[in-house]
Amino acid sequence: MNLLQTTPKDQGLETLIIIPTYNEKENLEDLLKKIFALPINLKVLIVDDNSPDGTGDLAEKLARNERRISVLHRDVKQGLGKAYLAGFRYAVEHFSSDYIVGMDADLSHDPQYIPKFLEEIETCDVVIGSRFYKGRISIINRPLSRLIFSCVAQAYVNFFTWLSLGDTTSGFKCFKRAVIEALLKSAVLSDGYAFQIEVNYICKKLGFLVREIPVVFYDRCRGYSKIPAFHTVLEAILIVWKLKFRTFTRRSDTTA
Ligand SMILES: Nc1nc2c(ncn2[C@@H]2O[C@H](COP(=O)(O)OP(=O)(O)O)[C@@H](O)[C@H]2O)c(=O)[nH]1
Ligand SMILES: [Mg+2]
Repeated sequence: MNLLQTTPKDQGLETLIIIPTYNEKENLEDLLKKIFALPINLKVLIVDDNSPDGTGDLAEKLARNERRISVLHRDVKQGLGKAYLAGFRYAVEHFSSDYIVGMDADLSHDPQYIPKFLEEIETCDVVIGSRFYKGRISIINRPLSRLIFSCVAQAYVNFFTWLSLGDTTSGFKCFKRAVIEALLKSAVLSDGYAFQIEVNYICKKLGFLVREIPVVFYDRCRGYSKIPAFHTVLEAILIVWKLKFRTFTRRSDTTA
């Protein structure tokens, strides 16, 4: 079901882009340049977990020259899920943005897709940038072992959760504000890939309309992956079962 009938082209509508960062100094400036080149009314919130490489300081420096940038500093690295939840909370408390986009800082997610996300969200509640749209894999530069793992993970998650999504673990997403508000009322507990699975699952359970658009994903060229493999994989395997035993209040009961 569609929540808002307004469109990003209707004036005044604002998009907030949340970017979690941990040691992304080499990538952040290039990403922001691309984002601010878009012809969109947008703001950016960087959520940095005290990156040892100084990403947080760089973000502050950039924010001094560009008032559309805000930075949320957290004391220690607590994982991607916690960073997003903190970002969502901050977004709801400090911004009046109508749409909220989540994306990685490592240039894997091309900002050029953001206008397409905003077009699509006019007729649904959540848009996922899918690397496996209608069975077509669009991932560039990823080592074969990780690619195979991603494909197996999609099959596993879909089989046990009935999510029916091409890409259950994508971190490139656009939400209507009401979805973020509803997610903050639900207990989202997991991290890493499991966080994305859990968010998708809760959105569907709450009755939000989730749609995918195809995106090309470029594996990072600079820096290194921060998501620790073993813990992340285990959590993603287990979340599927944890979700089965959770009860959810449907959206019509939670939102006014
Ligand atoms: N704030 C914050 N950001 C994180 C954390 N872990 C990963 N990230 C960011 O989340 C995004 C995805 O992480 P990445 O390492 O690229 O994961 P991968 O693409 O699965 O290898 C990047 O922008 C990271 O900098 C964390 O603990 N805290
Ligand atoms: Mg990455």
